[in-house]
Amino acid sequence: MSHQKLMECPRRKQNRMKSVKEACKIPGIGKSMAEKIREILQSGHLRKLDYINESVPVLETFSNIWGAGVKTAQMWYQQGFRTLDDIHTKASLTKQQTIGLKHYHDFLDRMPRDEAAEIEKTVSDMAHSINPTLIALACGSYRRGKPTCGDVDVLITHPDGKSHIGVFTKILAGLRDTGFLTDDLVCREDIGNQKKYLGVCRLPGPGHRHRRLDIIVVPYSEFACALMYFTGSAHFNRSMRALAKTKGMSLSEHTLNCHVLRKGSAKISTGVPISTITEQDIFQQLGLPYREPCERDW
Ligand code: DCP
Ligand code: MG
Ligand code: MN
Repeated sequence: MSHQKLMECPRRKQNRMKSVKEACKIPGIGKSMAEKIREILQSGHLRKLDYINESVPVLETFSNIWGAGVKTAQMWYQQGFRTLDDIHTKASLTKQQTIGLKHYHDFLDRMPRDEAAEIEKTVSDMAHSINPTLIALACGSYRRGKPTCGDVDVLITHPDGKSHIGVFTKILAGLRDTGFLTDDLVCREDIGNQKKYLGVCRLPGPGHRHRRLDIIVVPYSEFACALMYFTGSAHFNRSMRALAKTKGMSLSEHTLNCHVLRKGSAKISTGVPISTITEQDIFQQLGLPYREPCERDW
């Protein structure tokens, strides 16, 4: 039924609310809702909605700055800022937000696959110049076969289980020296035995934009779980974790554990890691048929 028809419906007209007093009799209508009803009855309009309608596109613009979330965007809006120029000239920014603002349009632009491949090659060439037997491969949307990528997610490990140690700093130093890395967002985030870098790079030569680059270095024992996690999609990862939970297991970017004890949502025992050499092993342990990366989009 169209909006107009709804308004014309005689029964609806009959039921239309006429006073705030009447509204307050409805269970669940508190003071603040009653106040809104009063405003609508008196003026035919709710000003708060104007504010929401006006703020949505601005909040979206602001929260697209890398390092700024919804809360920061709302704070800036409340401070009276409406444009990126306002943010640039008046807002106080963290180091990450400053980089995010500097590369605002580049970061929103998804790169074509072949550019992601060149970035992967630059990182893996550097890794191999340090140790030719390192494994370095692009995961994320690239591995899922997407035609465009928001960033490049490179996973690095070594099959001997120990030679990955120490390469994180060397690879980053090497890439910095050649001018490939232009900004660091999160330089060294240690997650257990894994190391994570979030930053910005740019391919040499004219016409290249700044691109987001993530690099993780993981021990070989965590390779399969890290590969699956870093390949995603994020939605697929959530589904896999939820499935593991229903089987008394737990899946993370580090390991697949069995015999996990939970009480409600709390974990009482972290369980025992299952040896997973390949992604196929993870699917098999969870009782699922293997799924190619290009089929992991949801
Ligand atoms: N990831 C996750 N949960 C998150 C963020 C990331 O599980 N909240 C995992 C799954 C992602 C992978 O890390 O696929 C890489 O993260 P990206 O943000 O780089 O996402 P994608 O590579 O999938 O997409 P994009 O092309 O936008 O980079
Ligand atoms: Mg990505
Ligand atoms: Mn990423």
